[in-house]
Amino acid sequence: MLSKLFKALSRSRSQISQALNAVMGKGISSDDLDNLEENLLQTDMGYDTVQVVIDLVNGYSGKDLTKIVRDKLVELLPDRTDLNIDKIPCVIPIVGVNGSGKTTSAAKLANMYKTSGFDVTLVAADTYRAAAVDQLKVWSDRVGCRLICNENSSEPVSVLFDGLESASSRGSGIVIVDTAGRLHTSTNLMSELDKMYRVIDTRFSEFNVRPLITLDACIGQNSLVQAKEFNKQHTLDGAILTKLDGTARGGIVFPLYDELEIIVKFIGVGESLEDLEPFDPISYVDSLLGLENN
Ligand SMILES: Nc1nc2c(ncn2[C@@H]2O[C@H](COP(=O)(O)OP(=O)(O)O)[C@@H](O)[C@H]2O)c(=O)[nH]1
Ligand SMILES: [Mg+2]
Repeated sequence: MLSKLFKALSRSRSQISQALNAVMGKGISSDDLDNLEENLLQTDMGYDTVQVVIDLVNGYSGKDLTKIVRDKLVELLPDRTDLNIDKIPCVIPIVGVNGSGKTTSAAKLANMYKTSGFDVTLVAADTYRAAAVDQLKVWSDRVGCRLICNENSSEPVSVLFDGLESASSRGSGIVIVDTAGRLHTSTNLMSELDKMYRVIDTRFSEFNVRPLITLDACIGQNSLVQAKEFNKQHTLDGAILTKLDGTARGGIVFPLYDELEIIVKFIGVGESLEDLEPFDPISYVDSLLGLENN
C-alpha cells in the first residue's frame, strides 16, 4: 500500500523526478540545467537549495544521480526531531493565518497525543467565529477529549485562562489551543496573541509553551514571511505544513529550515483526523524523489 506521505507528495515528486530523469545518464547541456533549475524552483525549494542541487548535477556523470541528490537533500534538513513531549504540562498554541488549517491540525494533534496516552485538553480560543467553536466541538467529540470553550465570551485570553486553569486542576498534561486566524500585519490581532503568551508566562508559568504555526503548503514562498514574523513574536517550536496532498510545493521545508531555522514537525496529508504525520526528513526526501518503495 502506498503511504499517505508518498501519495501526498505525488505532485511535488513528479515535478522533481521528471526534471532529474531528463538529465540522467547523458551529457548535460545548459538548457537541461536551466530546465532542472526552473522545475526545482517551482517546488518552492528556494534558490539556495536549488543551486546546491544544480552544482551537484552539473559535475556528475554517474548513474545514481538521484541517490546523490537524495543524500545531499537529507543533509540539508534537520535530523529527525524528537516529538516526545519531554516536559508536561505543556501548552501548544496553534497560530497562523485564516484557512491555513489551525482548527483541523489542533484536532489531529489532540488525536495523536491522546492515542499516545496523554490527557489532552482542547481550548477553543478562536472567539471571532461562532462556527469555529462548533467545528472544534465536533472534532473533540470524535477525538474523545475535553474541550474548553465559552460561547458567551469574545475574549480569547479569558477562554485560554479558563482552559489552563481547568487543565491545571485536572492534571491534564497537554493543552492545545486553537486560535483565530491572523495576518502578521494585523497589529491588533498580533497584540492579542501577545496577551495570550503573557497570561501563560505570568499566571501559568508551570506550562511549557510550544507554539506551532500552521503553514498552508499551497502558498509556498509566502509562508516564509508568515513564519518569520510569528517567530519574532514568540519563538515557535516548529511548523505544521498542511495540505501537502494538494500541491507540488513540497520543497518549502528546505528554505524554512535553511533561512529561518524553523523545523517542520508535522505534515498534513488530508482532511481527516489521522491525516497528520510526524515529519521525517529521510522518508520525506525519499518520497519527494520517488525512492520510497511502499
Ligand atoms: N487536503 C487537506 N485539507 C486540509 C488539511 N488541513 C486542513 N485542511 C482543510 O483546510 C480547510 C481550512 O482548515 P481549518 O482547520 O478550518 O483552517 P483554520 O482557519 O486555520 O482553522 C478545511 O476545509 C480543512 O479540511 C490537509 O492537510 N489537507
Ligand atoms: Mg479555525
